[in-house]
Amino acid sequence: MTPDQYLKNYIDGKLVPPQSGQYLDNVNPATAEIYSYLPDSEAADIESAVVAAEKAFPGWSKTSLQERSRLLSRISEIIGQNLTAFAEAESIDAGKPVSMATTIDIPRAQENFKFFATAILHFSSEAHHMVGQAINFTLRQPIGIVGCISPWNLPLYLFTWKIAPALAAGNCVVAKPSEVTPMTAYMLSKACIEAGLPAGVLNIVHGLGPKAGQPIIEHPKIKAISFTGGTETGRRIAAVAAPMFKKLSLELGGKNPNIIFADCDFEEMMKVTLRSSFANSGQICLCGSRILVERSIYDKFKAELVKRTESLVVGNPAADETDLGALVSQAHLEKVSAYIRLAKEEGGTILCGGERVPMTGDFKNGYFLRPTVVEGLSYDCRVNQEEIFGPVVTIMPFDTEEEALSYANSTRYGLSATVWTKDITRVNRMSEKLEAGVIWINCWLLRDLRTPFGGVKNSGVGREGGLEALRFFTAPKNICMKY
Ligand code: TXE
Repeated sequence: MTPDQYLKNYIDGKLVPPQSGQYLDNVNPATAEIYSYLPDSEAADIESAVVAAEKAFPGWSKTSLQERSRLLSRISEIIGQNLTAFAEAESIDAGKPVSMATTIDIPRAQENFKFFATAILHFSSEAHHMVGQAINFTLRQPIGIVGCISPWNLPLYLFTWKIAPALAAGNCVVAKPSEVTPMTAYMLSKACIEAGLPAGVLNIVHGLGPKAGQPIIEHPKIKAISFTGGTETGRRIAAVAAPMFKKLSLELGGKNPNIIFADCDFEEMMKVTLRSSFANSGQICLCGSRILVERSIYDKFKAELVKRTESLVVGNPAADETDLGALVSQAHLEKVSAYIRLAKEEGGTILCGGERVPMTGDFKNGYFLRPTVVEGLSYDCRVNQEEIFGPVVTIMPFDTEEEALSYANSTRYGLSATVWTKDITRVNRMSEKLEAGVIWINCWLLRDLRTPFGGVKNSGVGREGGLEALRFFTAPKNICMKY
């Protein structure tokens, strides 16, 4: 399962070059050097993928659940057997620590296939009896050809989170990974070939959003779109797909509050808050980037957060001791750095971080940024309202539960929220009133794959996870039989 220098599309069961013969540079963010090339695909490549998917659909949709389950399990096994190769490739492509890719990204990609390989065996439909008159039963049929588009922050993890349920439910898939991190999706193509997945069932096309992603959205034969990425991209996708009456699942940005009450388990909260602030350099849509702290423990919290943040090791993604690797791209480094400048303009104080890390040798041009803590900003300034998606958190004191809630709910986003408290009645009050699709109490990123996942407000529409995903990727058909 080796990474290659020239990546290929996976269409109709084969690895093929882009029809135009054009390639894009793939940069290693830790060294800022081009290390491989990915297909610069366009509408013609998407068309070939759709033709292949259309040809494969009659067979795949009628394949027994047991056989679909066996094939998905086999893909999961192959990912597991190649864990190290996948993890190293993910680290080079995304700049993230190998330790993170080895313990989180790749095991989760493996788990996604395993989970939906078994979930489909337990997915059932309802019957509704009209006493003395009729019986209704509901078929849950695959939709047909579906499009899956994923981002760069958790490349294989999020790509497979969409593909696995789509395939399990009997659909054929045209998928596009992010052009910023294409390598593990390419390696997944090889895993699918090794597993014996029938040709055309899954097609992976590489390339830019507007050039290779947009034709997926626009294609009349692609009936559903599952997308994770930026809110503005989601808006553009909805504008095209909604008038075509496509089914849409959009997982978009977040600006999540981490609300800390004085009665919490301080040590546990500190340990987890460090992770929820800076895991994957803050490039996770679930990171808690706005930290709201009850005033009585604010000074103690601030001192402790700054001390622990300064002790984080930023550097070589391959080294065991590294906590934060490089940001994913130069463009993203510039975006995050611009928000740090804005924080100062808006009256904030940088308590630690705020600059690039001076590196030497191979890494001297890499996109390394020190984890940054900012205080003194108002809850409604741009830095506290817009998604930064980097290793930057703001801290703010609050006096009452109502005040914390109003700050927490003040953004246009509503993905997740974390609350730290031992007071169970407060937990219930807060959980009911927080405007978010995912709430963590005294924990963060603790995920059961059966639970619904997604946001409210501008964080998206639809839910992924467990049966929600299988429902999204199937169309219910009610059959009413009179006695
Ligand atoms: O994402 P894009 P970008 C946020 C984060 C980040 C910002 C922009 O704040 O700074 O979004 O990141 C494909 N039709 N998140 O620009 O563009 C694209 O090729 C079809 C949050 O990198 O949304 C890629 O495969 N597809 C986030 C995918 O969409 C299109 C994760 C995501 O890219 C397309 C990433 C089009 N017109 C960024 N344009 C999260 N919620 O986890 C782009 N794409």
